[in-house]
Amino acid sequence: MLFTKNDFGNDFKWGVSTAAYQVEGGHDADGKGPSIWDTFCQKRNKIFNNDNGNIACDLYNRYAEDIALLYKLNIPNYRFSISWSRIIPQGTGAINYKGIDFYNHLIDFCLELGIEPWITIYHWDLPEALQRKGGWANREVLHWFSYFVDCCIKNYGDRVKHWMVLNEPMVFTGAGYFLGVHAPGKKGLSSFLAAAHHAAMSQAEGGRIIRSLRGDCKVGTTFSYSHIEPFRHFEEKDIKAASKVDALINRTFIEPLLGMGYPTSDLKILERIERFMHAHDEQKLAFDMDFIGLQNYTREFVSYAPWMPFEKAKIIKASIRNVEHTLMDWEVYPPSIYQSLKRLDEYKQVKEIIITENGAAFDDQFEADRIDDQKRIKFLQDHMAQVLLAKREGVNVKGYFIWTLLDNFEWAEGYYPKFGLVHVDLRTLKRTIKDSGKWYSSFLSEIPAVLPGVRDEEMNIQINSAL
Ligand code: IFM
Repeated sequence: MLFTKNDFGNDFKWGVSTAAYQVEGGHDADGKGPSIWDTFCQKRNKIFNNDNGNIACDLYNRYAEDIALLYKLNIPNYRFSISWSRIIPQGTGAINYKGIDFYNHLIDFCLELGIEPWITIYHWDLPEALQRKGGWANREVLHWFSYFVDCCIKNYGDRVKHWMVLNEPMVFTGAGYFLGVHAPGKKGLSSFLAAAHHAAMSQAEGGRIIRSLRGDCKVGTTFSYSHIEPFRHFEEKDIKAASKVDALINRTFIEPLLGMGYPTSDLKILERIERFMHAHDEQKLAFDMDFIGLQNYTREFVSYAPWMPFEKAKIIKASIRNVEHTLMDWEVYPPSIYQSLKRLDEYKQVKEIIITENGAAFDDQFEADRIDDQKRIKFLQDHMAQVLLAKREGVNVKGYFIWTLLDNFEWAEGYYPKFGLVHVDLRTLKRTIKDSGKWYSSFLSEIPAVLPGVRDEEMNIQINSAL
């Protein structure tokens, strides 16, 4: 059985996603100020191998080569983020015009090659100067963030027509302000709840600013979202634990945005967020986004764990469950993207969904100058097939962006997990297109893709004849 790009419709947006800190490097180039990730990476033993994003893929200096690569691969849409401290080094106040120009060049070159730029305003790299004042845990961040959004839209809104306010707020507040495993390394319920509320307020306010400045732009925001199941399906305690984890990781940010408030009835602990709420915040949390970005990689199994603080729940990793998994220890389970789409579609306020990230990190091997990453090709095909299924059943899903273009800096995991369609040699920075990149390219030039189950040899014949 085959499907082609055409089965998704002419208006379906295909692309790849990246994020500033993960690819740009140029950490102190041309007036850029430090971000919380620059600082966090300097601490010992926070990042695998003590890696950092100082150089990363050096996209700051090689953007023209990388945009040309997108063109060569027939990729029509490119999602990237703006480094806040590159354009506003202290986070607020003085603008760094060299930083502004970097993105001007990037955007203009994309447009010149017929590639549509999609911008994520905030993908986790808060200016360090703002963290010194409390960062996302300080309510002042609402003003700082509004200033940043305003600056992005006034500089780039004339050419960029698709905007996403935040990338995965649950991850940057949870990992950065509760668990302390991401920058800025803060721990505890109080800092998490404060950061979460201010991020939720900012996502709505960011949307309002974009719409008021540029009514011709489409505005969205993105969420990490996984299908969740109880570890023991008939165990009442596991069912309850799974429902709490679902409320926390899937619903905490989208429901207030949709005007439903925080999901406190399924997660009592969230009631404590009220401490950080001011009069009329409940209404200000809501905004009618043009689209919702869904970022799905896996499904999660949850069991009751009485020793765990607050939720009394624990996610059981894929390796413990002994199921197929990626280098992130995330189960390979394509129906999760279908189930997540169906669930988002149940919210009547959601107008349109774009898959803004989906992809996998595998142990790629070079063989005679080639990376034959069949596992990644199969992962992508199987997920696309599930997206098509949901679409055929009426879900208004309008785009699919692969995470990611280049092997890059994967936060606390450093450069170990590789998600790219293109390999980057960390020493020479040489780019090599993997077979998955060639496959995506042929798919986008309308060569039929193969549905799961087809033999690898057949797949290779298709790729080779397409190139
Ligand atoms: O690399 C990240 C990205 O920054 C946010 N979404 C998930 C990706 C893979 O972990």
